[in-house]
Amino acid sequence: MPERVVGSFHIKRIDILDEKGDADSALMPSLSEAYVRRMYELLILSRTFDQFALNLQREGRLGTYASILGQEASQIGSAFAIEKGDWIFPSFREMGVYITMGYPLQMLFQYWGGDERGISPPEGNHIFPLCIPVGTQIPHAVGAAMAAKYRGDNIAVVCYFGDGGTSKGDFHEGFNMAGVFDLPVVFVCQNNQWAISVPRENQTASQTLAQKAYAYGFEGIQVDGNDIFAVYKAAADALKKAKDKGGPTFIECVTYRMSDHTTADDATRYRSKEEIELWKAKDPVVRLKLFMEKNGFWSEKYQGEVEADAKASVSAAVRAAEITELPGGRDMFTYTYESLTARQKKQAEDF
Ligand SMILES: Cc1ncc(C[n+]2csc(CCOP(=O)(O)OP(=O)(O)O)c2C)c(N)n1
Ligand SMILES: [Mg+2]
Repeated sequence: MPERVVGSFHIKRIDILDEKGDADSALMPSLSEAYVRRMYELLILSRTFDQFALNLQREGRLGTYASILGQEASQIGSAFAIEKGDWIFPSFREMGVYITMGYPLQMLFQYWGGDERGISPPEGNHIFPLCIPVGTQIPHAVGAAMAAKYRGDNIAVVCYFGDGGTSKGDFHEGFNMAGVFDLPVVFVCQNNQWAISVPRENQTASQTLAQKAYAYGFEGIQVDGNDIFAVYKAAADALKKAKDKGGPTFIECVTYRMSDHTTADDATRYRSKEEIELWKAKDPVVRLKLFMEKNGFWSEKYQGEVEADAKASVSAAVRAAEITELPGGRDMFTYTYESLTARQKKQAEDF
């Protein structure tokens, strides 16, 4: 018997907006000027939030914070494709997603300041609390997609994680179940090249991360994660496919973590200045600005207004978070258990 090929796959890659701000018209999704402006305004708002959070942490006014600098297009582009009723399972680095979904900025500052009430999503906000244990949100998201399918809800679930997350057992178990049950879930991986101090090539021998989906029987595609139009297109197509009963999709957004892992890290100890310079040239915000300028709807005046509005909203949110009275230690007994044991009741009374 001659050898035969019994399986093969290819990885599609989508690039639309290049570093000079020129878009490939063949792939460009149809977006109005107002829509593109809104995308840009959210990029600026998220970057402003991020800068404020880093500064506040340095002043001792916030706890450890995970910056999104450089990853804004992956987050905002994908979140733009999410519709009312869909559910989102983030990791810990998705402030751009929270902000795009209209999550109150004040609550995000409360959370990073140590007040857990900041991460109880307000009614109607379908985003789960951010998830610190790497990859553990993946089986949760798959479970939610299973429930949606079982109930016949016409929604999709979007699950975010990083390149490091694809090496976790949770990733493989979640992907397997998503594939076997053909679930309405879209996995968005921000491949930011690093898992703390571990570079991507030391962490997986896979040529692309996207191809990992094929092992579980569904499509994986790669996009330029600093290109908001490519990310948006891939996410919108995948969400539509999920709602049309076409099953799961894995989107690998190739991007870069411009900042330290968190404010508790110093990335100068393990990565080169040259690498950072290389990625600076691919800045997602500059790229969209150039596109808008070339298409006649960006000006210095507009930029000034967008920045001023962003600063005003973020400053107001910081003020509101800082004047909110902190919960007492006794509150942990209110939210952690459905009912208290006699011993816990006594502990609560004595607090
Ligand atoms: C289960 C678990 N193991 C280890 C850690 C410590 N840790 C926090 S973030 C991280 C790396 C995550 O890398 P990646 O998935 O690429 O996400 P990124 O931080 O780059 O956004 C690790 C190992 C953790 N939070 N949870
Ligand atoms: Mg990473």
